[in-house]
Amino acid sequence: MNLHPKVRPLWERALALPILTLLMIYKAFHLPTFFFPRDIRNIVRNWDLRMYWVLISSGLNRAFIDQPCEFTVPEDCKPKVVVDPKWRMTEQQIRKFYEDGFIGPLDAFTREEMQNFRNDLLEIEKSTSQTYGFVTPRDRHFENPRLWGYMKHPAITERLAQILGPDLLVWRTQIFHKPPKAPAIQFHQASTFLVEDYQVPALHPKNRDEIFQLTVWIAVDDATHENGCLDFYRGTHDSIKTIKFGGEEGFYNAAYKLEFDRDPSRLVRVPCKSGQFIIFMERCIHGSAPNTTDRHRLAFNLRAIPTNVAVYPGVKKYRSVYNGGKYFLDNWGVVHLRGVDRHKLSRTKELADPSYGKDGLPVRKAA
Ligand SMILES: O=C(O)CCC(=O)C(=O)O
Ligand SMILES: [Fe+2]
Repeated sequence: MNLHPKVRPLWERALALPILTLLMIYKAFHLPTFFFPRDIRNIVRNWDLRMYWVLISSGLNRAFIDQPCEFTVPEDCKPKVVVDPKWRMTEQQIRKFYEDGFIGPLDAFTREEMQNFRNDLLEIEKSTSQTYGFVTPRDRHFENPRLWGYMKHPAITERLAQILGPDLLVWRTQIFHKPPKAPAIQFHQASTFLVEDYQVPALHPKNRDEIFQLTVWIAVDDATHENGCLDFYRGTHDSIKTIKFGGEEGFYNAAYKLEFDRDPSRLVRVPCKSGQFIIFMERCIHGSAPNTTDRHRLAFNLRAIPTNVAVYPGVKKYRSVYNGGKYFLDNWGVVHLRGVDRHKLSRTKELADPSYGKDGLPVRKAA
């Protein structure tokens, strides 16, 4: 079933409204759904009552962008693990991260290292993914030890551990290449990544209101105001917002506007030098402006979770509204980033641990 977020014609809306109302009743009263097709069962299982209500009460003009969740800054902002003093974060820094939703830029790699890597990365981006069988910027760490090596750098893992805890996995990565004159990536947010196909969330945390995922975004090229550095609306990770279908803004293949107060005093632009990174909650509203320059803006990200979060349990494939195409998960798996996986809740993929050279950076290997 195609649940692509867009303005639906009147007849589709007229048809969908009574169906959605019926499904909401099934959800509210926990009625049996075994006789429904799988897509419908997934919707009943995974949509929160608030998701139905926003769609129904707006006549299918508005929707939650993802599974609703709320976040409040915890009393205790002490680091969850003690790490090497080089990577240590203070309680104040962690509190600020919880308040803002992001931290950075932080240093990891040298400009030389990143500039030396960028051609490899551009090649990978253009090639067919061995994991999915088509060209996609998604999950290329499976095939490229050097890319995976950068992701495992302690500057990154030790920061993540202080916020998420000692035992960590990576469930998704992506290359973000913004060539000269590339358009903006509009403001967006996500919680459990139900946003991908509106049927099955990728992530299954015990409690959606806690932080169960962090994104690390690493600048390969300098990211500036002019070529589209990351922009955040500070503090907007307090809740998952609604979207209004249609309008001028486009997010990859979808057209909608995220509904939130665009208070200019909360907008923070975060330029990064080549080799620096930002850690953020995908729930914090973020985007990036168009690249108005003749320079490329190349970056990659990784999404990390504690080992007690299940990813795609029992799921064979998903359809991505944003990166296009059907992603079969036979060759996908979570990858061990740090600590021990005592839970083993998800399909796992073994990747060789990167070897590091004298300079502490992963040694270069062919893809
Ligand atoms: O690279 C960009 O401009 C957007 C990155 C992003 O949205 C993400 O890493 O989640
Ligand atoms: Fe994002």
